[in-house]
Amino acid sequence: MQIKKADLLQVAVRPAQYPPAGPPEIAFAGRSNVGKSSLLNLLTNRRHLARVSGSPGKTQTINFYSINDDEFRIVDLPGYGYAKVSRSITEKWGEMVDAYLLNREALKAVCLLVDIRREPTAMDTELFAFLAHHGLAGPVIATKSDKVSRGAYAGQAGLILSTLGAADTPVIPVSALKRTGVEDLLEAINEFL
Ligand SMILES: Nc1nc2c(ncn2[C@@H]2O[C@H](COP(=O)(O)OP(=O)(O)OP(=O)(O)O)[C@@H](O)[C@H]2O)c(=O)[nH]1
Ligand SMILES: [Mg+2]
Repeated sequence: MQIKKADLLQVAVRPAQYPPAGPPEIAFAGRSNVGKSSLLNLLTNRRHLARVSGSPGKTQTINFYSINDDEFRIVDLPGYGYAKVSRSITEKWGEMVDAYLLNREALKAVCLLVDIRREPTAMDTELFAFLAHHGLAGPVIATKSDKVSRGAYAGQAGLILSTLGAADTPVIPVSALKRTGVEDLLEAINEFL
């Protein structure tokens, strides 16, 4: 599979704002700053399609991207778990994201992004269990793989899966900085479409 074209289709915070369901959708979820928007830019080969920021909490909406003139869609979800937000914002995040995850027929899989260097957080584990329960768990994407040596990939993948309580899930290392992992990820996404 190749991504030849990508366009921002819609920015939404509630279901009435979602684009009409059409082709299959694959979503990216993960804690704030893990690299969801950077990964979207890497996959689509567009430097500025999604906004990237060094400060967490950049993406606060559900952003729908149309790939190859709606062959499929990638949905960039807002990140969770950064320190400065109040409890009510965390609750709003849950409501906004749950509404999408639980009522979107076109949604085929959610890729959970985790930092390759870090043990997944309690929120990561909770989200993964939720996704698995609803049959939505896609591949786990280990971001910022440029931060560790290639020899460390397998060990980190094992740690990530054991913390998530996920056994038979592929872990795909990617680096938006070094531009690696794209082919493996597109192949994994293709299986869910
Ligand atoms: N070294 C390295 N840094 C990365 C990589 N991907 C993203 N980053 C950096 O991580 C920071 C956060 O990236 P974003 O793509 O904005 O993260 P996000 O998950 O979309 O964050 P929110 O929108 O807040 O949820 C930025 O400073 C990026 O430059 C990577 O592969 N390697
Ligand atoms: Mg983002």
